[in-house]
Amino acid sequence: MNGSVRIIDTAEAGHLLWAAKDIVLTTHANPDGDALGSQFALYQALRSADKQVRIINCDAPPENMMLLSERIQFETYDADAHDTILNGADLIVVLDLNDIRRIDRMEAAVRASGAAKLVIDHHLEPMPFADQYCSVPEASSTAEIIFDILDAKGCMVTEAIATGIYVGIVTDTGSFRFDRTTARLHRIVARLLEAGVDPVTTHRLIYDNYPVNRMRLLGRILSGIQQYCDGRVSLLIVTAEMFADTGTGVEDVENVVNNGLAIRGVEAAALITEMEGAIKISFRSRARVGVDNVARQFDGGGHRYAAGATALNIAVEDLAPRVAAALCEAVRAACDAPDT
Ligand SMILES: [Mn+2]
Repeated sequence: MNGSVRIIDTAEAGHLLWAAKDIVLTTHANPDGDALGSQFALYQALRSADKQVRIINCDAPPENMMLLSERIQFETYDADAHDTILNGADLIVVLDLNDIRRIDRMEAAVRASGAAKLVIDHHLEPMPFADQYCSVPEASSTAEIIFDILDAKGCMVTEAIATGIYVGIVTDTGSFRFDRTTARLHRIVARLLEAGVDPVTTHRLIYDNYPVNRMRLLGRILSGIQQYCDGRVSLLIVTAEMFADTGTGVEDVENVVNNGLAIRGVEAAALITEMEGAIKISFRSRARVGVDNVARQFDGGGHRYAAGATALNIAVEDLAPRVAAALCEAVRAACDAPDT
C-alpha cells in the first residue's frame, strides 16, 4: 500500500459525504456497471439527504445501462459547462479507480479543483492524488463498498439505491461467479432483493439487450482466437477494421475477454483491442495465475484475476506476441514450479 495514501473506513467515508453539500461524482473512462451502479446508488442516497449532486463522467453510459441512465442524468464532461461546477463543489467523489489517469480528459480539471477529493474503490494499491481513500481491495465491487457506507450511515435502502448497488455487484462479479463472491455478498444481495430489485428484469436489460452487430463482432473475434503455451493461454484480438466492418465500438467488447477463459485448460487470457491512438489490453486468469503483475509489465494494473493496460505507439501485430509471451511466462511460473 502506498504510504502517502490516506485510507479511511466506510464509516468515515459516510461522515465525509454527509458533511458535504455540493458534491460531484465521477468515475473512469468507458464507465462499466460497477462505476455507474455505484454512482446511481450514491446519487439517490445523497439526493434524499438534500445534497446538491451531479454525476459528471468523461464518457456516456453504454446502452445496456439504460435501466440506470433513463432514471437520472449522467452528464458527459464538457470543459465549458463543467469546470466551474468542478471548481465550486465541496467534494469530488472518484469511484471505482485507483489511478487518476483513468478519468482521462477530466484529469486536469479534477486535479485543479479546490474541492476535497474522496476515492471510493476496490482496486489494489491506489496511487496518491486524492485527500482520502475509502479503499477496500477485498470488496467484490465498488458498489459493495457503497452498500457498506450507506449501511453504516443508517441510510434506508430504497428500491433505487438497491438497484444501483445490485447492478454494480452483478456486473463486477460476472453474475456471482468471480473471486470475492462471498456468503456476506449474498446476504447483502438478499437485502437488495427485499428492497425491491427484480433480478430477472435487471439481468435481461444488462445482458440480453445487445444489438445484433455486437454478436457479429463477437463472431469475428472468437473465430480468430489464438492459443499458446499448450492451450493454457488464449489471446483474442479486435482490430479497428473489425469495429468498422460491423459498425461497433469499444463498448461492444466489454466482458468479451472472459470468453478466452471459458475454454477448457486455459489458465490466462487476454483481449487486445485496437482503439483510436492506443491499444487496450484486458487480462483475465484463474486459480494459481495472477495477471496483475503481467499488466504491470505493460504499465497497467488491476486485480489478481482481472487487470488491464494501455499500449501506445505499437502495432497490434507487434504487441500480440509480447502479450502472449508474458502470459505464458506467468502461467509457467505459477503452474510448472517444481514441488519442493
Ligand atoms: Mn469495479
